[in-house]
Formats: sequence, C-alpha cells, structure tokens
Amino acid sequence: MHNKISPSIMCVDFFELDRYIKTFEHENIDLLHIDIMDGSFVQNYTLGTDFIKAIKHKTNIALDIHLMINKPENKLNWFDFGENDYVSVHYESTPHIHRALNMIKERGAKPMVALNPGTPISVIENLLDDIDAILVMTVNPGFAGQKLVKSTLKKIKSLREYLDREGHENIEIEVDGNVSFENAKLMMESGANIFVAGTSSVFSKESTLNKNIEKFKEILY
Ligand code: S6P
Ligand code: MG
Repeated sequence: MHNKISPSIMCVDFFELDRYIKTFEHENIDLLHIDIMDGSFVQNYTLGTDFIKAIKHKTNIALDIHLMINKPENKLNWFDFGENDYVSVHYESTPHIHRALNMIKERGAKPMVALNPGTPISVIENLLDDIDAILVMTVNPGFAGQKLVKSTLKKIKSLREYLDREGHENIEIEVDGNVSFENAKLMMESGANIFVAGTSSVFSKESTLNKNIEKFKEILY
C-alpha cells in the first residue's frame, strides 16, 4: 500500500485556488481532502455541494470528501462524487452507518468510516466488509490548526494490527488533524498511509507551498 498525500482544501487561500490546484497537479498529489461541516455535527461551517461540483470541473485529481454532517444518508445524493473518490462518514453521525456506507459504494466510490479521537476502534467490527478505508481523526473535528490528541498514535497502531489480523490488509488508514512533518512520520510508523496535509505541513507559513510539499514527500514517499 503506497502512501498518499491529501491536502485539506479548507486551508487554501480561495482567491488563489487555481494556482494551488495547478501546483497539486504538477506535484502529482494523490487526493484533495474536502471538509464538509454542517454547523451541527461540528460547530463550524465549511465547504458544500456547489464547491465540490466546481472543483470536479477544475481537476481530475480524485477527491477525498470528509462529511462532518449529521445523518449523512439524507444528504449523500446531493454530492457530486464517483469512481476513484473517497467519501467518509462519521460513525458518530448516524444510527444507520451501513446505509450511508452502501450509498457511497453504490455510486462506485470508496466508502470510509471516520472515527473521532474518543471513539474506540471496536465499533468497526461489523463494518469491515463495507469499507475501503478508515479515517482516524487525530484532533476533534471542526477546525484546522489544532494540537494532536496523543492517544491516537497508539490507536492507529492497534487498528493496523487488528485489520491485518482479521485478514483486511487492504483497508487503508487515513489520518486527519495536526499531521505535521514530525507527526506524519510517527503516524506512518504506526501504520497510517493516507495523510491529510493542513496548516501544520503543506500550508505552513514557514515556507512556500512547493517546498513544503517536497519536504512532506521526502518524509512519506
Ligand atoms: C478538521 C478537518 C481537517 C482540517 C485539517 C487541517 O476538522 O477535518 O481536515 O482541515 O486537520 O490540518 P491542520 O494541520 O491544520 O490540523
Ligand atoms: Mg478533514
């Protein structure tokens, strides 16, 4: 399983979106992480259905859509996604997690279940045949620029061991939240392979976008 980089688009300067997308294409970035927040499951609002439609016209880079919305099964069909795109729904956001995951699969996309830092990994036991990947939140969702919840490093390791033991070596593990250059290395060593890049790595103000991407690639590729 090769490592993938998924820059978090909520961290870009939207007046410069074109330039960012061109850089991501030029750098062969694997995925674009799109955070969708409803002001209810999480406090904040971010991007929505129109933004996804627009970005799909701009680029062929596969999307990694992170739905932080309550009852996603009621809204999934509003979103434009398809083959090669990853779509995650939070375990905590619905009593009908299978319905939500299957709606994603039926559209040909890759279903993922997302787990908040406080949600134990045991909840995925009955979902293993329904997912392509698990999104381990390494901060509480809602905002960029937060600090790592340290116990999630052990959680990633236990999850990778559990998946391999159960014969699900193909299920990928994505990490999201304070995936800094330093933390990314620790997360990779713990067994993660998809890395959401935000303000603590590729969008860090300490250097340029290109240099940050190169530095992130050196650590992960
Ligand atoms: C947070 C959201 C994330 C952030 C990302 C930002 O709720 O789901 O995808 O955009 O964590 O990265 P950083 O490095 O600022 O934490
Ligand atoms: Mg996210």
